[in-house]
Amino acid sequence: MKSRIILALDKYIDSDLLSKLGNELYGLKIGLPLILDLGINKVRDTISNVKVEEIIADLKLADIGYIMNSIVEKLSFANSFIAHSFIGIKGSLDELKRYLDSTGKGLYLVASMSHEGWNDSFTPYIKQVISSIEPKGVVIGATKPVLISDFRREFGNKIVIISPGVGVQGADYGSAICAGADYEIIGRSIYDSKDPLHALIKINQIIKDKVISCKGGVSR
Ligand code: BMP
Repeated sequence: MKSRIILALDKYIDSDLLSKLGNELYGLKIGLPLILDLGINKVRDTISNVKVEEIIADLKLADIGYIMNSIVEKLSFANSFIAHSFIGIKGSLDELKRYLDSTGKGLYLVASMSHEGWNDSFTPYIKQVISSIEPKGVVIGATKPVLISDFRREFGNKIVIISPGVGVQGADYGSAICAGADYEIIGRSIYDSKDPLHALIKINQIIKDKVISCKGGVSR
């Protein structure tokens, strides 16, 4: 596996540099700030030569099914999409999941956010939604390693766990993967660094070393 990092692209990076970064990444997560800055067509152009395994559009969808489907339909550059899970199933996530399945695209549901104010008393309900919708994966903050391990135990290898919150938000690089996540989502520590490629290579190495020490290099 070349990398366990998904770059959170919330800010413009020129396409040459982005292509170089792509060689050291698993995936890209395209954020709403970038889509609003550039517009959909320029986002598509900017990422068109980047060779990554997955491009995730992160609009944290939370609406009725009809509206979410008309949003994802416009974002054809993405292989998968992130939606909130607290919005419920009937008339909302069921329709989104059906539409994404029909187009061969993936759905990630937010299970627990990385910031301090997220209320984890929603977790039992969120788990019910995840069991019923069977998304490709879930988003759980790296600031919640115990919850990452709990979801991994409960859902096994049926879900991909992607985890933001390492670096600027305070969790250690590799800590989410050691707790059971598949990939770490990293933004500012890479794109705000003076030398993003150097920063990315360094963080990749830190994660590899950490995974060897916590799991002997085995992923889950
Ligand atoms: P950074 O590494 O710069 O903190 O970026 C984290 C990225 O992960 C941002 O794109 C943010 O929207 C996203 N994110 C997060 O920080 N916490 C969550 O709980 C869910 C997220 O998607």
